[in-house]
Amino acid sequence: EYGLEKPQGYSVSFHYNPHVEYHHFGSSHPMKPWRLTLTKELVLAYGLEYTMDLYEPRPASFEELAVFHDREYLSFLSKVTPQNAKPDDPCYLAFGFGGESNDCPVFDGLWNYVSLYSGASLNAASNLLNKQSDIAINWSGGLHHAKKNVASGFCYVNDIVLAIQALLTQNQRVLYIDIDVHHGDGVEAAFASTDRVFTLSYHKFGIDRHGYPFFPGTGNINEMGPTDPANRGKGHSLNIPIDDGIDDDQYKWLFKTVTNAVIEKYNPTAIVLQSGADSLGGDRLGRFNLNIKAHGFCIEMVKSYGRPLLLIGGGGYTPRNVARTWCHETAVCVGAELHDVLPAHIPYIQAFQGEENGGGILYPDLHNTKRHDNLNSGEKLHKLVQEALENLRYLEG
Ligand code: ZL4
Ligand code: CA
Ligand code: ZN
Repeated sequence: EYGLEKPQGYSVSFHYNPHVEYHHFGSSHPMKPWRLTLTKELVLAYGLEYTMDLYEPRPASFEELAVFHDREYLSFLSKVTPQNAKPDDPCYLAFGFGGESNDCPVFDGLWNYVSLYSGASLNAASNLLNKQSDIAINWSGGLHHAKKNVASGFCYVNDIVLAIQALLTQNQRVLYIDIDVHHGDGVEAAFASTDRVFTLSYHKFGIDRHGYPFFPGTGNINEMGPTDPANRGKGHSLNIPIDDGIDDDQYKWLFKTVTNAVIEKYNPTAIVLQSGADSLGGDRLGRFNLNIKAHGFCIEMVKSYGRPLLLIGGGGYTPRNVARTWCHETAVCVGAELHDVLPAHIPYIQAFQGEENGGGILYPDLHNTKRHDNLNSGEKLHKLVQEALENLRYLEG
């Protein structure tokens, strides 16, 4: 009764089915489920498994996925293989496969992959619902672009929407926060017509010098959900468009100011946080210049509100830094501080060693990998915050 429990400690659960990591999108595809192996190895090397409840969730069933997705779409997903795929089938294109893009390839075990990451998010949500955990973590989820009948941007099934739907059975208001460098368009669209979910996404927004918008091209500051005043969802989305090269202090200030205001005004009874690691400096697809601790600051801040929290993964295309970040954020959840020098006995330690891989430490300076000039002036960011706060007026009365 005395001494053993941490005072004010949070009960944290970790939901992970290791079979998810063996799936391949294709050799040059940026999405590498193998980053989850690296993440798990770091978490274990630091002994964080002793500070959490570990779960190995079963795959989600067809029926569980059908709570959000169309049955025809799921039935296609469950049957398509690289061998039987017909790239010129209109059905194939309509469901978001093929075309020029190849963002969403058909690979071996696709159905198994989507059921595994979705099963983990549902398992995490049910732990929050039955109060087994204060914070439930699923690093394999966070696939925020998937629509009810279309695959998009490496996402086939929207585990976030499914988890929020589960949380809505016992929560009046769920806040969704998304720090992936891409706009959380699929989650925003799914809950556009309800005031019981508020979606808040921070992301790169803009058009590059060749005239192409940064994917998915939506999420400007003036996009606040439906415009019809009769629609209950009106004003229940907030988008924070950011330019290339944002640094730690700017991002922390922006995140803190806007997120605080949203939480105070909306007063959610549960929070879902998508922690896409492609907002880090040096990410293969990202444009920001964040360090691991600045990214982790967002988790710390949200955690400090003490509301039931579902923490999920998302993007992240430089695997060694994805693993570092999610390991750090797991530690933030359990309230542990980690030694900067990586434990010596980590499998795949080579992935973290050498100058170019971060020198065998947990917190390398990712500004060193800076590839994007900072186009965010203080003036622009102040104006952005002002507009964001004005957008919250719909939450009054
Ligand atoms: C690739 O090398 O911006 C896919 C995608 C496959 C392998 C070889 C195929 C070559 C970069 C990306 C053709 C590639 C054509 N392979 C890619 C408009 C685009 C059309 C497709 O983090 N081309 C589309 C999606 C984004 C576009 C980002 C982020 C997910 C998340 C949550 C999704 N799509 C232009 C790109 C490659 C590839 C190399 C790629 N795709 C980079 N950015 C995109 O938010 C998980
Ligand atoms: Ca985002
Ligand atoms: Zn992303």
